[in-house]
Amino acid sequence: MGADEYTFGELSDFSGNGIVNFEDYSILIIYSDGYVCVGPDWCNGSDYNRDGKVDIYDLEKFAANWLWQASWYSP
Ligand SMILES: [Ca+2]
Repeated sequence: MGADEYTFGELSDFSGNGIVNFEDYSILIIYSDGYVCVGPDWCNGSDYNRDGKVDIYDLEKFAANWLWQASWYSP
């Protein structure tokens, strides 16, 4: 696992609860519905490639981090 993957894992935890799950997915879906993303927030980070919209390319990065857990996370 490279440093980039670690970073994406942490960035994919939009809700900040320590795990990448449906809670974060629901946030990404809200922004994918025609939302215009601008910096520095970039739609709560769900616009990974910062092209101003949340689409399939951002979903691909999100999916790669599905169920990522922070070191401090406990179910
Ligand atoms: Ca994007």
